[in-house]
Amino acid sequence: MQQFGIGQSVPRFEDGRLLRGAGRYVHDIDLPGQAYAVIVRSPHAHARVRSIDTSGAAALPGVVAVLTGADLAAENLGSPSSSVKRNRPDGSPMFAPVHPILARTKVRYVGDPIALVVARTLNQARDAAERVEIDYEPLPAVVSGVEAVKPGSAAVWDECPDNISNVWQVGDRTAAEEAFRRAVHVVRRRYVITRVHAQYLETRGAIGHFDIGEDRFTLYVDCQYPHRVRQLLSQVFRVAEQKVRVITNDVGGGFGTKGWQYPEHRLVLWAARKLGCPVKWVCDRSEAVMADEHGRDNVTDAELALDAEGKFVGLRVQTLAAIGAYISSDRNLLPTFANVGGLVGVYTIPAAHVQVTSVLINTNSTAPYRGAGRPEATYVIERLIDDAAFELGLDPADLRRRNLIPSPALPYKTALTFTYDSGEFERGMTLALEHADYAGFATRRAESERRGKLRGIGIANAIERAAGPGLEYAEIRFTPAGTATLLMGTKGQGQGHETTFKQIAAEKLGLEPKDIDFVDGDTDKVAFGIGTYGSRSTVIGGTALVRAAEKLIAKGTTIAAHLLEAAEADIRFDHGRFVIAGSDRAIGLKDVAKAAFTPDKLPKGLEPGFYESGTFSPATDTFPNGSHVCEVEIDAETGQVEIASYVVVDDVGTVINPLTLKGQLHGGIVQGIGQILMERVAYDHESGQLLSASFMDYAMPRAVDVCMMSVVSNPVPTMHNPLGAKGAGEAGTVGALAAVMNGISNALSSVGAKSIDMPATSEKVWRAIRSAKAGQGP
Ligand code: MCN
Repeated sequence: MQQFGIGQSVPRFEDGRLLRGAGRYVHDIDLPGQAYAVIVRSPHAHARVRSIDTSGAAALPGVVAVLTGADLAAENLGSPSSSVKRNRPDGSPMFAPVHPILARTKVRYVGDPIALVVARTLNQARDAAERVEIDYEPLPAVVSGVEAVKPGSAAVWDECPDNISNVWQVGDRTAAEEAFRRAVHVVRRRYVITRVHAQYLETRGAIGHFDIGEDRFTLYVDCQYPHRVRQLLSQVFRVAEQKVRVITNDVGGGFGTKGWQYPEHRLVLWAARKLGCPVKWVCDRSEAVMADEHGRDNVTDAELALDAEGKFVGLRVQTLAAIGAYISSDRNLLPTFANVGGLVGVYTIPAAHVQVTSVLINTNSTAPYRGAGRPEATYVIERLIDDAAFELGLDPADLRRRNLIPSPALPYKTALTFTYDSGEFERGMTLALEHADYAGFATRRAESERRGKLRGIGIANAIERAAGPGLEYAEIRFTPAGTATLLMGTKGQGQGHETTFKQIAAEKLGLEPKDIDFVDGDTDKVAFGIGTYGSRSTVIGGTALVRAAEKLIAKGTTIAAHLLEAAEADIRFDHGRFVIAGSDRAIGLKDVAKAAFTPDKLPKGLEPGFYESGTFSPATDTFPNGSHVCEVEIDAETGQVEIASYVVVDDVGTVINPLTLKGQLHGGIVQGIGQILMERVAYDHESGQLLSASFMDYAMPRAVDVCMMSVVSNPVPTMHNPLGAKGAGEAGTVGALAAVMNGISNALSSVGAKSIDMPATSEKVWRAIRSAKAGQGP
């Protein structure tokens, strides 16, 4: 194993640059002659726009233009839309209203863009934005999915009075009904999964530039899929794809919701072309919760059927997914259906049926957010198992063990869409329980109780689909000096891609990292790409890279045989050297690369040059899985929850870099802890006002809110890609929501208190304990 190869804990190459402040984010880029854009957003959740008066704003010093939906309508731009096919309950096609970029007649959420102000300086643009006069007629609003489907609720769209965009089902309803008829026990619960915001360190931004000479757009943007942004923009502006360049440099977090389509991307390009100068928009921190897509927001009614031995025989789930006011792309619906397979978890549940109703409400749209339905699915099944164990008086670990899919049963086709190819679910849970000292919990609980504290332990066995079918691209480009550049179609947002991909290249080609450069995120430099989401980059991008490396080795073998005057069949590639088998005669890859650019040194007919690309499109998903155990201690006097310990035993197949993998799991788990303990996008139910638009109101976890985490690997490589790797970027969050809440519920149950819904704020926890003390327990 080499120093920088696969499996090594290589510190991230990008960190030196980033920690010295030498990263390049959208905020850092300024183009000559650039103007600044500020977006006027709706202060109402729902209102009719009676009139917009831009004259006062336009007259202010430095103002270049004040543009509205009426100006936009004159341009005949194309519009993105969702390709997902769904129906409403009556069988008619789904109602999927597209975001208009700038609203003209009605606004439908707090933050809905309504005008674009462009000025010479940012402050001039801000001042002018305040002078745009809009006469609104406020309308009744609805900001909860449960409320929105009640008869008589306010309608987000007159054309869709029941607010139901679409209904989707999966599984076998009849088989599930039969299982429930035969069941000895049925456990029913409602689980609420709150709406959250990604709160990236780098708020979004975009700079539009239009080159009149080249008749070409350039967009600088922080996004996850530059090539798809280019594709969409070419459709919107009705130009050939090569007439748009998208440049994404460093990205300070994306977490799914920086995806690929936002109105601001179109607005800055449109304004740049119209006004003849580059236009920069940078989202204010206090604008971000209004401007960005949100995550989650489900209310789920779930039922688990068990036989007399505690074996699961059936699962039924009904979810109301509150998706916001608009559906402008597949992204907005994806979390409602793509990952419901996770609802049957790692268990032998023979019959299952799921129905998801997507409900329109007066909020931003939802989109994939770290897990995109996976943490929600795991939350439901793992909470339900704990509630079942409580109701039946069983140990939660024991109930799980009775129902885990045994390793010899793999590949295992579940009752809900997924077929798991590999994994050791029982061993994973056993290891996690050992590392968490599950057996010693009773002693620790007694010790906490002596100090007047409540203690709880929660288990969650997580499984998810990651790196699903879809293409990715990689290129390895050598210089005539024998050094190389990797050009990747994926786009890192903080995952450590430079390090991961250099490790894969170093492993396959035997190169030193100092001889490898790394490029991603520029559609002019990288020929093709799909992007980074769904924990796919390592598996799919990494395999594309392996394929490019294999092509170079094949060409290098021909060149080496010629240079060494040996038969090609006798050449072996070994750690960066082409060796004549059974001899000590060899030539290094660098020298072969140099020779590749010197026609005299090449066999007759061989094309000079040393650059190859590779693509990979897996036939099926990978199924990373893990067992999480979280222990909490609760101060009964204040309701404050402390995360006492956290253990995860994870299977992401072949681990490329144990260090960055740990970072991914830590970050993912903290996002889960944050959602359970404190995070929430809150709205006022009467007015539809956004109540948590700043860090004064939107609580985020800090170092003191988490604990040291123990990450243990139990890798079971998959056979579905040559690396044997499974996705890892979302794994931490997928299990964390359920593990933390199970720990809290377990602690609350020790004093007879009822379970609560997230976020488990100290007030809610304290009230639950107080009610129990007053004799109103579960
Ligand atoms: N890794 C590994 N071995 C594996 C798989 C992964 O060592 N078998 C490590 C590698 O270092 C790799 C990293 O984990 O670079 C993430 O790999 P992968 O699972 O391929 O995920 P992606 O690179 O495709 O990243 C996407 C994923 C998603 S979907 C979200 S959401 C998320 C996440 O990554 N957003 C993030 N992690 C994030 N981390 C940061 N810092 N910022 C975000 O926005």
